[in-house]
Amino acid sequence: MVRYMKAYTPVVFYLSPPVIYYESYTEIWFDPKNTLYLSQNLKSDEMVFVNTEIGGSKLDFEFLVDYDTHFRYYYDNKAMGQVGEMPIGHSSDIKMLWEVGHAMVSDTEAKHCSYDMKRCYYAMNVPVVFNISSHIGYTSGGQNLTIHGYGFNNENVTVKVGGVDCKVTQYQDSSVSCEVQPTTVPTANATLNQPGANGVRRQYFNGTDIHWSNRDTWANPEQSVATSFEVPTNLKTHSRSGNKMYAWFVAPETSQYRFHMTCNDYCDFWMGLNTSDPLNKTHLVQRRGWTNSRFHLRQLTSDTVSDWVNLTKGENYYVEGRHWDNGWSDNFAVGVEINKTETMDITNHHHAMKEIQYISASPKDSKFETTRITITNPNKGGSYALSLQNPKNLSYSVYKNI
Ligand SMILES: [Ca+2]
Repeated sequence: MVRYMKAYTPVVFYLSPPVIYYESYTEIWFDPKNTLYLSQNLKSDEMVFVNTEIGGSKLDFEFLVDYDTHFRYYYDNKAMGQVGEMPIGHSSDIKMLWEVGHAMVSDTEAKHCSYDMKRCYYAMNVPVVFNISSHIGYTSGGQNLTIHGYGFNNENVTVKVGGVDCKVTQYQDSSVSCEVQPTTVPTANATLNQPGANGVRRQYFNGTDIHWSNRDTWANPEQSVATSFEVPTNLKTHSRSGNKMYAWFVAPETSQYRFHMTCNDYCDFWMGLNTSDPLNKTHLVQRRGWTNSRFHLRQLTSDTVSDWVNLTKGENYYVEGRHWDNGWSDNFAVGVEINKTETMDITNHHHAMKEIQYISASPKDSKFETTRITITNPNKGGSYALSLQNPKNLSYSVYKNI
């Protein structure tokens, strides 16, 4: 008998954010279980796990994780890594390799699906624009524009400048060039804070003077574009931190929606429900007190979930979040839930709260702790010795004469 033990099967919970791009950072959340016992006395160039691959491309943990990075047994750990070159798309899988083999990936948390279940993914790699060759053009057109970034080596790549097609002349992974076409209307001055902008505009505040009482005047944020409404945890170098997030939510169907929010320590979430006056925001959820990361999956109270709101398909709804951390741990995440309608059955939605309440098991998802080995050719005497040894620690072994 060989015992395959859950205690030595690490589990990957999810990537955060799951939408990634070349050179972006993402956190892998995992529980090493007892496997940590097998990874003692590491050399200086080793990590406690062997590597993590997304879509076959290794995350780069250099300067972020090394041999003495502390992880805990039976605990939600995280490791931040940088994304390398990998194919664009949503078919990337997550593989975290340990000395004992690959970790199990928890579908329940790691898999994301569109509300209609037509597209599911564990990690989605999107193209990224780092810079463009010119920010000034002419209505007469004819200008050559080169966009630098990653992920453009695709015959379907298209470029628009001010809403007008820019004729693609050359493309490769790291750049795409196009010829700007004439336009009668000069392009509006674009800021990220408008419908159509991608991602979530994030301002991160990290300092000793980040107090709740002066939350409206926090200054000098690090600004970035986030790919989900969730922030990395516990990165601050000062005693307190905060986040302000700005985005547009596009309702995929006309239905009721509610928003789940958790944080450590305080947070707020607003939405512009009046599409004719989108920046006139309504306070949907307010939390004063800390919870663990993503705690909204484990409780439904008025300070973790909003009332249902009616939203119209295709409309842009302004959303804004604010988070304040008063020391020690920090986290902040907002998620959305869509309600079933008469014309739309979403009870099978992967992340619907209705589904999560069911417990199911299928042979595919089962992990057996016991496996039987059949010896078909025992030696002549009719007996043999079976010895199993832990390659990482020779003092752990099983020996049996049978
Ligand atoms: Ca805190």
